[in-house]
Amino acid sequence: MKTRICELLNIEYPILQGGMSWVAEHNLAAAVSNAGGLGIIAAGNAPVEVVREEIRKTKELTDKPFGVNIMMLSPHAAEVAKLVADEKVAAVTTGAGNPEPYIKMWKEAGVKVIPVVASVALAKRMERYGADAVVAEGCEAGGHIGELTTMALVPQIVDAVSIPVIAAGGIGDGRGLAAIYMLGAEGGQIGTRFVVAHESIVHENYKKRVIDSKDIDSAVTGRSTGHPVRSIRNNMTRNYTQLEKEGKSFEELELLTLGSLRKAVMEGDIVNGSVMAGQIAGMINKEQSCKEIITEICEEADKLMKMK
Ligand code: TUI
Repeated sequence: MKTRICELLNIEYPILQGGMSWVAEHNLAAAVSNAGGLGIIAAGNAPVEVVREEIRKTKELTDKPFGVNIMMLSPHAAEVAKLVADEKVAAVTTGAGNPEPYIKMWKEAGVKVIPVVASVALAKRMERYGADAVVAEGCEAGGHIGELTTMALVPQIVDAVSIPVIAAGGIGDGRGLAAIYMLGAEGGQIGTRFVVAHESIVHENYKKRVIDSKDIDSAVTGRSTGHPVRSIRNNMTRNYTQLEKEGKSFEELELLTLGSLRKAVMEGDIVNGSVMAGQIAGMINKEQSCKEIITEICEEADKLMKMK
């Protein structure tokens, strides 16, 4: 199915790969772009030199368009924002904050601007400031999340803006993609299913944990600090929840999570690390190539949408 997202980004399938910190590096981003979706490098908390190198390596692996995701809470967000403009990356997505100060610079550089939002108010604001599209992310997603579900959020944002809306959170197969088209979205952003792709460099323990997980295995920590994060329940989430109940400060809680995502993704510590994943993990049961994932999802959605 061709939508305005395919046209905007010059891609074959309206599928974006989520900007997952540590996970979404050049191998995954290039594989998704080569498969006809939009691969995305996650800048996460990385310094600008690391992101520059990731962009260079991605360009070596693909001549297709790809994007960079900037996590607005990163201390390096401003420098990475400028790098994205200098490198004239095809598209930028942002998360966990408001990218308003950078939108003009990106537009002038010809970078397509696609903020991830979790509310109608921010979606409208982003459109007013010149965003080309928005990703409406529901709280079924892994990692840092908002309050609303995809089912409730997407149609409300579709009604509030004229720019194309990409849905995220809870999309794991063709049924999910067909469902978000019904809500008025013109594309889907997929994270968790790409975590277990062959081309994903995530530690085998992490991939196995996602594949083995069932529907109710994820939990949300950090609601008390205003930074809710969904990950698979383990020692880390239990300790965190206990400390939250004891009313520990944001700083103390941050000490616990600092580096915990890296510990899980790179070292495979799925007991004390942060195993971020969406609720859809319960449905993901095998490792496949990015090409297989994208074609399977799109063919299934197409078939469903042709049904009378
Ligand atoms: O950004 C994400 N997901 C992420 S970022 C991340 S790294 C991290 N690690 C530990 C703690 C915190 C972050 C892991 N996962 N998704 C996009 C997203 N953005 N979801 C929700 C939002 C969001 C929420 C509020 C975007 C804007 C917003 O509004 C803020 C404002 O200023 O209005």
